[in-house]
Formats: sequence, structure tokens, C-alpha cells
Amino acid sequence: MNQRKTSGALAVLINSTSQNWLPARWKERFDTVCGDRPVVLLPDARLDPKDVHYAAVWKPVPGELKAFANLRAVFNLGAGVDALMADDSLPDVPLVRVAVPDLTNRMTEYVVLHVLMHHRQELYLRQSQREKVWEPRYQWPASAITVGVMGLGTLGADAASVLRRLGFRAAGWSRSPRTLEGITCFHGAGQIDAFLRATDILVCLLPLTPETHGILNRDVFAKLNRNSPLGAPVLINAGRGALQNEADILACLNDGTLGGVSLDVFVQEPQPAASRFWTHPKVVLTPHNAADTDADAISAYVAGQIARFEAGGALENVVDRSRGY
Ligand code: NDP
Ligand code: OXD
Repeated sequence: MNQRKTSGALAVLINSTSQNWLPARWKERFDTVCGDRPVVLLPDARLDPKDVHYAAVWKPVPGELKAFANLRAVFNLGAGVDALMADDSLPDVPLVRVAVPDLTNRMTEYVVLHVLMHHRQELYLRQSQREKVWEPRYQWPASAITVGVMGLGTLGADAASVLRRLGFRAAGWSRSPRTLEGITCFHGAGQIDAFLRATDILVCLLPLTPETHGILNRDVFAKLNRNSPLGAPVLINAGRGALQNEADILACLNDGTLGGVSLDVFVQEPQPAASRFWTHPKVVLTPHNAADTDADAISAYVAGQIARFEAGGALENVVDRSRGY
């Protein structure tokens, strides 16, 4: 194998204030797994940018990475690379995204939780509890519901297969043809209508790209199946906020085109206090924490990739920049 050995620094750039992203914790984890390699938390005035060979980043400010002339690879500390793809000055080196069982399992937990919440009428039952009303409604079986997953990649494929094992009918939609056991697979613009017509609960795990921007809109919601025991279709979006037209979602909830939604992602994050999504009775809101990237799991993943790359091996999960994901 071609050795690419180096002691170049790993620069860590994190631009988030939420608890999961505390930069000091990420630095500590990287220090532990990177052996002798210097790990530098940016900004750091003492750093010579030429010493940086790798960058591990979450939402860096556009332009921040072009300072590193000797960069060999960028590791995005999440699965979605839309924030990086929006940076015109992103250096022309491999861009690696997260695809690890830890993240996949967390997302599948979120999807299963929210599919079950709507399927088992939890919004009605919690309201009944608050009002001390003992009026159980007919509960249909999981096999009466088709969950359609938009995006059959690392996350969507796993969520769909676990839902199928729970007894739901599972369908999925991707860009290119996929074959997944027990899942009815659709692909491309030519098959989206058939996919939507079969779907009672629509789960979105698409990446945000120019092609998918705004895809969750009234036209799409109006094509979902209206003849399931749910009464009206349900949307669950844990992809990215800009996939959804938020005015359409609220209007469709109000006129019955949608019966309920679970939203983990929003055009504006955090959501402003005045947003109707906080208080709408048919909305379950979570603060973009469907699947946290865990510092223990992801630092080990990045260090492992660097070690393999320097031993002459190939990087895994490299983003195809022409597709945008
Ligand atoms: P992958 O790249 O593994 O999968 C993406 C899937 O979307 C693929 O099946 C792909 O099709 C499909 N797709 C992309 N573009 C289109 C299109 N134009 N039409 C139809 N299908 C399309 O991504 P992951 O599964 O790892 O992650 C998905 C997204 O989840 C991330 O990009 C991120 O935005 C979001 N995410 C959210 C988190 C949260 O906490 N809320 C946490 C982690 C991720 P094909 O198979 O043909 O390539
Ligand atoms: C991700 C995310 O993309 O946290 O991993 O949203």
C-alpha cells in the first residue's frame, strides 16, 4: 500500500451552541483517539494553517476551510453535508460524511417512535388524559398502514426495514433504483406519484440538494393516500428544514390534507417563539435531535478513516459533489 504518513494537525471547527456540540468535549475525544496527531480547536491564533492536513467540521463559516493550503480531507461531523455544499470556496479535497451504526440506530429510534405515536393515536390519548376522558378509540393493526420513506440511503433503508419488522407495510423512494427485502421500492420523478398514492405515513430522510429543496409541499401531500384508518396522512420530516414548505404544512393541517406531523427540522432553527409549530395541536416538534452525532462514536470513526487513508487505503462515505450528497 502507498503510505501517506504524516503528523499534520486535525483542525476541529464546530459552529453550534447546543449541548451535544460542546467543542471542548469533541476536542477531548479527538485527543484520545488521534494518538500523536495534534488536535487543534479553532479558532486558535497560534496555529500555522499550513500544518493542518485534516478538518473535522460542523457548520463551519463559509470560507473558513480555504485557509488550509495543505488540507487532505474534510470530515463533516454529521450525515447531512448541505451546509458545506453551500460554501463556494470549499477546498477541492475529499469530503467525508458520517455513516455509522450509532447514528443510524438513533435515527431509526426517532422514526419508529414517531410512526408509532401517530399510528397508536398518542396525540388523542394524551389530550384525553389531560381532560380525564376514558374513551378508547378503535385501534387498527400496524399491517393496515403503509409507511413510505423518502430517501432509502443509510438512514432511510434501516428505518424502513425496522418498521417492516414491526408489521407495517413499508415503501421507499430514492433517486436510483434500489432493492430492499420486504420494501416496495420506487425511484425517480417517474415513480413518485405511485409511491405517494401508496403512502399513509410519509417519512422524509432525504438530503437537502437543489433537487430536493421544497419537495415537501401541498402537491405532494395531496397525493398521499387518504383511505387508511388514520383518516388523513401524516408527515414525519427528520431530513432538513428547507425540504419543507412550512406555509403549506400549516395550511394542509388546517384543511385536513394532513392529519398530523412530526417535525425535527425547520427552515429557521431554533424556531422563533412566535412560530405556530410550537403550539399547533397536530404538530409534534423536536429540536433537531432526531439523531445526535455522538462524540465518542464519531471521533473514533474519523480517526479510523484517517489511519486507513494514511496507510494507503480509501476513504469511505465520500460525498459525490455533483449529486450534492
Ligand atoms: P444517504 O446519502 O445515505 O441517502 C440519501 C437517500 O436520498 C438516497 O437513497 C438517495 O437516493 C436519496 N435521494 C437523494 N436525492 C434524491 C432525489 N432527488 N430524489 C429521490 N431520492 C433522492 O443519506 P443518509 O441516509 O445518511 O441521510 C439522509 C439525511 O438525513 C441527511 O442528508 C441529513 O440531512 C438528514 N439527517 C438528519 C439528522 C437529524 O438529526 N435530524 C441526523 C442525520 C441525518 P440514491 O439511493 O439513489 O442515492
Ligand atoms: C446530521 C444532523 O446531518 O445532525 O447528522 O442533522
